[in-house]
Amino acid sequence: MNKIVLITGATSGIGLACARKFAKNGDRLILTGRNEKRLSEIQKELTDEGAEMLTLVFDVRNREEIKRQLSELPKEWQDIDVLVNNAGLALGLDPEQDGNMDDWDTMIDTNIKGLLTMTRLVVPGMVKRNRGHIINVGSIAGDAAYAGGNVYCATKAAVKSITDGLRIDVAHTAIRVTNLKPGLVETNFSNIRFHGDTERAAKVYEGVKPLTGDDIADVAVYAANAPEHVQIAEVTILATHQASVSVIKRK
Ligand code: 8X3
Repeated sequence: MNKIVLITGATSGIGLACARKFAKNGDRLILTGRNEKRLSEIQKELTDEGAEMLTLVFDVRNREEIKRQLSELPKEWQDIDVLVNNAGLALGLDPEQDGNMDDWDTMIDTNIKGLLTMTRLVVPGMVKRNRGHIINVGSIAGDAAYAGGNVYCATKAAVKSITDGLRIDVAHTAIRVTNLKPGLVETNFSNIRFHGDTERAAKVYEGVKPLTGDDIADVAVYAANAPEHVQIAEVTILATHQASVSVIKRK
């Protein structure tokens, strides 16, 4: 049965890859993001291919705006089946003692508080319907800190706790809760982390074939399509030559 899938941060990277894969899966999409122009380009691309979709322009940090927009969803779009909490970012790779405090706020507000806002606003409907799936995009960075990762790693550790906590809190329902934990994925991630320093960003993926957004989206669609009694709780997805957060064999 085709589902209604809401994906945050759907204009690039893993979010966009999820949009394309869920569309191919025949699902109906609600795509959210900050970039209105990109969202309408993606809407055109996917509807031309036959997808049914809505777009919502908001920043996951803007709680009041999200509340308003979700409460105004047309009736036929209200019963969200799958929430993909993808919006998130890393900013900076400085030692903690030298970190940029505004960057910390942006990461905490987006990766943790934004994810919580979406969860808080969408999951009660799922509980009422006794049906739904929350797929959070965590990271291996949440399992172990790495040099300069400090606050970013902390936000992804929070995603793990928040995901595990939700799984417990909805265990009496048919709702499933998944934490996807990718390692190196080549998207705009490092460009954003290094504030547009593309040379430094390219170095992150030098000598190793990284994952793509599609590789992660495949797992998200797999988890969503699994039989109802199967809950893919957590998946670590690594490039073949990445063994852990800090062991990467480069050519
Ligand atoms: C992305 C993976 O290891 O670059 O969250 O932080 S890592």
